[in-house]
Amino acid sequence: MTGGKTVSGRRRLLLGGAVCGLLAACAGLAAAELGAAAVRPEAAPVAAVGGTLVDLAPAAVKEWAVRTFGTADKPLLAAGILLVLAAVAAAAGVLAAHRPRAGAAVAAGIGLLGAAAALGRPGAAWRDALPSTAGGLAAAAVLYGLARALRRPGPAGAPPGGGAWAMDRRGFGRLAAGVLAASAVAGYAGRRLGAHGSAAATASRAALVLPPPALPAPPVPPGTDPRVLGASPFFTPNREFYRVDTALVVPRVDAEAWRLRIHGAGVTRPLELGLRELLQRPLVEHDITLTCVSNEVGGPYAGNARWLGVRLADLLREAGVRPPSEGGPADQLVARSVDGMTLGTPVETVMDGREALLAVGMNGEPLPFAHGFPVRMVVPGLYGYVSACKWLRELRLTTFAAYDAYWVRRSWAARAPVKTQSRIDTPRPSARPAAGRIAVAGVAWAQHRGISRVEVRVDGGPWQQARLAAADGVDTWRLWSWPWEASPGRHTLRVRAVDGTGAVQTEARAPVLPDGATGLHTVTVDVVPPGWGGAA
Ligand SMILES: Nc1nc2c(c(=O)[nH]1)N[C@H]1C(S)=C(S)[C@@H](COP(=O)(O)O)O[C@H]1N2
Ligand SMILES: [Mo]
Repeated sequence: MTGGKTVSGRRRLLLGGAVCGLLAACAGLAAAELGAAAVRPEAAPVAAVGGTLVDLAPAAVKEWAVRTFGTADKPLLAAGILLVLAAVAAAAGVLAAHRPRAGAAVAAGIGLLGAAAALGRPGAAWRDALPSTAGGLAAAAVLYGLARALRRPGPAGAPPGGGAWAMDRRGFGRLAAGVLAASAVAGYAGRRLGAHGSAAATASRAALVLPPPALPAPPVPPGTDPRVLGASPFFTPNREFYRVDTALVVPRVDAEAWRLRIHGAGVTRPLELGLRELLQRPLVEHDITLTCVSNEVGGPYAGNARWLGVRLADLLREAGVRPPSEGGPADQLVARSVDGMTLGTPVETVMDGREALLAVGMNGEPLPFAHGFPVRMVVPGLYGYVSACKWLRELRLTTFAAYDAYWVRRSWAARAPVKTQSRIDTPRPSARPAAGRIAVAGVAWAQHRGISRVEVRVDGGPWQQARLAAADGVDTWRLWSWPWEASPGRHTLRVRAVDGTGAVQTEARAPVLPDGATGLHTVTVDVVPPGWGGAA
C-alpha cells in the first residue's frame, strides 16, 4: 500500500473513509428499520435512543425544548440524533480507511449502544435488541467491505495482480450507489412492513363502535360559542387538539388485545378487563377542558372536548377502593401507560363526585391514536401530567409518600390543580388592526371552579368587564369577547379572569415549573389610523 503515503492518498483515505462511514450508517439504519418492522417501531434505534434521552433530560431542558420548539421538539430530537450518528459514522469511516477491522468494530459498537437503549425502554423484551444489533452488524459489514475497496489502489498505482478487482474512482462510486440504493429499498420496505404491523390496531379502531352514553351530556347551552373571527372555537377539533407526551413513536394499541389492570393498596377485588368489558359499564358523556402544566401564559396547550367514558370512581368502588376520607389506605392513583409513562392522581380528587373518566371517546369518535387510543384518563381540574394518562394499561393504588410518578421524579409538583388562566386569541401580538371598533376575544379557564368574570385592560386604564359567552359547566373553559374602541398608536391589552369562587387570577408571574405558570396574558398591537388597511 504505497498510495496512502502521498497527499492525494491521504485525502482519499480521509474523504473516502468519511463517505464509507456515512454509507455504512445508511445501511445500518435501513437494516434496523427492517428489524424494527419485525419487532416494534419503538425498538428502532433512533426511537430508542431518543426515548432514553427524553427520560434522562433534566426538567429544565425538557421545559426549554417544549417552550422553544413546541410540538416540533420530537422531529428535531430525531434530527439531532441522526446528526450525531452521522458525525460518529464519518469518524468510524476514517478509522476504517486506515484499519478496516477497527472501524467495523466501532460500527458494531454503535449498534450495541442502540440495542442497550432499546432494552432499557419501558416494557422492553429481549427481541427489542434485534433492530439495532442487526443495524450495527450491517453497518460493520458494509464499512469493512467499503474500506477494503477504498484501500485497494486504483489502476494507475495498481500492483501487478490487482487485476479486475482493482478499484478506481468510478468503481467505488458504483459500489457506493449500490449500497445507497439497497439501503433505500430496505429502509422503505421496513417502514411499509412496520406500518403493516400496526394494521391490527388501525383496524380495531376503525371497527370500534362506541355505545351510546347512559348519561349523555346535556345539550351545550346556546351562546357558548360566539364565533368571533380569530378566536378559539368552544370545542377544539381532534385534529387541532394540542398534543404533549414523551412518545417519539405514537403507541398504536390493538383494542382487541388491550387489558386494564386495577390493583394495589386497599383494592379488595382486583380487576382485569378488556375493552369489551369496560364498554359494558354505563358510559358518561362530559365536556372537559384539558390543559398542560407546560403551558406558558397565553400559550397553546389547552383544548376542550366532549369526552365519553366510564366513571373512574365507579370502577374504583367496584374494586373495593375507598378514598382516604373514608379510611382508604391509598391516597395516590398511579396510572401507567403501555409506553411506561406513570402519572399520579389524588384518589380523593377522582372520587369526590367530579366526572373523572376513563375516556374512550373524544368529540364523537374513538380516541385518536395520538390522544391515547383505546383508553385514557381525564380528570376535570387537574393538569394533564397528574391525571390524563394516555394509552392506559394499569391503575395502581398507593401513597404519595411511597411512590413518585414520572414527572415528579423530574422536579414537577406531585399535586397540581389547574390554575386560573385567561388568554387573548385575537388580536394577535404585533397585529396592525385599523382604528375603530375591534373585537378582542379569547378563552378563560379554571376547571372545576368555573369562570365568573373576565376583565380586559388597555394600557394603564381601568379593568373593564368583558362579555362572557354562556357557560357549559364548571369543567370547561369559557369564551369571552370585548368590543374595543381603539385609537391609533401602540396599545397593550391585558386580560384577567375571576373563577367561580370569586378568586381573581393572580398577576404575579410564575414559571411553568413546578406546578404551572401564572401571570397575565399581555398582547401589544399597533393600531393604524382608519383607512390604512390594518389587519388582525
Ligand atoms: N402515556 C402518556 N400519557 C400522557 C402523557 C405522556 O407523556 N404519556 N403526557 C401527559 C400530559 S403532560 C398532558 S398535558 C396530556 C396531554 O394530552 P393530549 O396530548 O391528548 O392533549 O397527556 C398526559 N398523558
Ligand atoms: Mo402536560
